[in-house]
Amino acid sequence: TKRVRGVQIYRPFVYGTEAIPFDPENRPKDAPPDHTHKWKVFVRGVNNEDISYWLKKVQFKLHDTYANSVRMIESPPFEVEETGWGEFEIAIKFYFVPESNEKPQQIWHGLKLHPYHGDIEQQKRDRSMVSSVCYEEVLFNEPVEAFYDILTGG
Ligand code: SLL
Repeated sequence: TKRVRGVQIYRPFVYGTEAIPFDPENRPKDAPPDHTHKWKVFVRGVNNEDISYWLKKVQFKLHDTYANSVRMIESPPFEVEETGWGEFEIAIKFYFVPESNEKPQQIWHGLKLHPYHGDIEQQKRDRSMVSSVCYEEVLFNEPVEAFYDILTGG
């Protein structure tokens, strides 16, 4: 577990949510009657690049109104699809590959169901997708040698 001194390695990723209102003529049969939207929260590589060489698994902590609100996703695609009626903050916890010796890191992201601009009624009629997506980089400061080799393809 020797660390490579003086080295910082960044790895980019993309995370966020996408939501779309139900088609009133064709609601998902399993959705509770108060639900209005289908949504997804995800973590992925830029341009869908494979990030599983450094990211082992991802835990998504949903609002407590959800059954089994803690969802652990053990392999790509790192995403959870759900239905619901309300917006809330999702805790997204990154677990790195065991060789990394890195502690998990958590970020937060707000699930967006409604557009920032424009007419919500119009959006319901159009059933347009609302997405809230961010770019971020994880910093590995002085990675252990085994992880350094994985990160740099050595
Ligand atoms: C709000 N603070 O009041 C937020 C909470 C909770 C969203 C939103 C469905 C959960 C279920 C759901 O959409 N919860 O399956 O019952 O707006």
